[in-house]
Amino acid sequence: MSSAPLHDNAAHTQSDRVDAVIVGAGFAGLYMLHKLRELGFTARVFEAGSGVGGTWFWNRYPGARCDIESLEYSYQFDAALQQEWDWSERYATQPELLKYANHVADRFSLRGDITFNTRVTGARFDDAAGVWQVATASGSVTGRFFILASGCLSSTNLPDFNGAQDFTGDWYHTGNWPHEGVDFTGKRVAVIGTGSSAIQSIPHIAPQAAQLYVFQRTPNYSIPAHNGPIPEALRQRIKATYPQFRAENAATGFGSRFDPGAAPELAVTAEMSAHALSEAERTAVYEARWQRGGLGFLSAFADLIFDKEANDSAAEFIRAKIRATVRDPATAELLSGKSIVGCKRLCVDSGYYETFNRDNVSLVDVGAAPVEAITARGIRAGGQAYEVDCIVYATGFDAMTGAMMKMDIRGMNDLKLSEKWAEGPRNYLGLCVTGFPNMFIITGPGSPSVLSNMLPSIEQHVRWIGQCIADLQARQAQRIEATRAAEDAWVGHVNDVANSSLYPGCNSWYLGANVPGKPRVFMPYLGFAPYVAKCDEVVANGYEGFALA
Ligand code: NA7
Repeated sequence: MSSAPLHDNAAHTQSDRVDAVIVGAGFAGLYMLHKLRELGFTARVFEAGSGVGGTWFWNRYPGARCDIESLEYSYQFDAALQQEWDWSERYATQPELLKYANHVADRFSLRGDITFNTRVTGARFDDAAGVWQVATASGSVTGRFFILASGCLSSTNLPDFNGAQDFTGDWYHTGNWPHEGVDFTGKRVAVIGTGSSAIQSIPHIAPQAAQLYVFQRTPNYSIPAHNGPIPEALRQRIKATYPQFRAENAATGFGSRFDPGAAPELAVTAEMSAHALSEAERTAVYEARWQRGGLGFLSAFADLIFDKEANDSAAEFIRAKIRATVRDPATAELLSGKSIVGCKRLCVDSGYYETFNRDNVSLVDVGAAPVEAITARGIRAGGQAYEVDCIVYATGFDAMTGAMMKMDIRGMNDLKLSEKWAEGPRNYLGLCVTGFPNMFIITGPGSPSVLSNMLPSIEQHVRWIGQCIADLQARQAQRIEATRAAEDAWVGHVNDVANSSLYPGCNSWYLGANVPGKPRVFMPYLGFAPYVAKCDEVVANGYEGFALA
């Protein structure tokens, strides 16, 4: 690339003055660093962990794996990387994903510009100098651009249970799991939560534990993964057609078809309303999707996430599966719930419901009677004491905004991001915040992010930000800032799209409803393909909705 760095210190990777400061060395931060270097800019990444990988660095609980298929959950920016990397299973395990992140860091020699074990504590925009002063525990760095690649699910949510500090046993959070692993052999274990992390880990913890109590506040729907090795023929077919495969995925609402190996017949109903078929025909479609497994279940019909009656038919199908799997009718009933399928993030499991047929596993309903207290020896709920040796908090994350709100980020006129977002996140395209010039968010609230395959969403944002910074340089512009009118219009649009769906109809982390006191605002943008088109249109129209100076 021909563009010269904004500062004359391109090769000085340890400099305290760079073109861009990036927070986080997960998949977003790694590619952002690579992209900026490719464009000729200098950058420094700060990473709180001791290694790369972000989510896949921290979430090391037993059974942790991606629930988007490996062939889709991978970078596409480099053709050789796509060809040389082989995923072993349909759904990659956390260790394999971490290996991939490390491979990418090595392959593109990224580590030299990453400072590990260093948390960014705050960042302040210096209006006079037009730069960001970024503070870390070990000093500060100046960058013209400040890029948040701090992750959507990186700030753990540890509920403030009465007496938690009195517990004398061991406790863990799934999102911050000990690197050396945990041996539950012969232990009495409590798992609090029944989201994806619990649903993945419970089948692994149960066979080790002497006794496992699962504390469920709200049931979650889960579809079997039917995981296994990737058939060689499928691997070869996708490798031979990667550009077309990626383009077809990008044209969908979630940036993913969720099932690269599915028979073409399954795609037919995806364009159809669930009401177009008789009950028997509909059930046959759900059965075929269930047998394929995975998140593609929700793509069975076009209206499942928009039409309550259509959704009810899918919910009833899953409930029937739970009743057929779980022998104790009361437990099956408790696991089934009444909620909208997909409203809370749909889960993908390997043997979750079956685990409740084990004699050493009990489901405790803390929806009806919440956890009263953690005691020295266990958990008290519904007037009953459960004595345990270990507690696993599978209680999720302060999603999408948590990591950013923890930093003291201040824009123009010392405006704090935490104050600006006190009533919920506001930004333009999920990328830029009015009052915070030259600051970009990768997969921020207001963008498809968690309602899409994260990898293509990350790459689309990185490409957009890279091009924007290069365009600014070409135009000799010093700063870019979203206008208030564009921000207001975008926030309204994100809400309108969300309200046209069933997503706002439950207490999900998409809404911030899992964290006490967090404003209830639907955060992700629904619709990957239209979103990408909008971002491209903004650029084509000369950065419409932005003020360039
Ligand atoms: P989730 O999906 O947010 O699940 C957290 C679970 O913890 C969920 O069942 C919560 O119940 C439960 N929870 C949270 N606070 C409490 C309290 N105070 N009492 C009882 N139960 C509680 O997080 P995960 O880590 O499983 O998954 C996050 C995402 O990672 C997932 O969606 C995938 O995208 C990958 P609730 O439903 O709020 O009633």
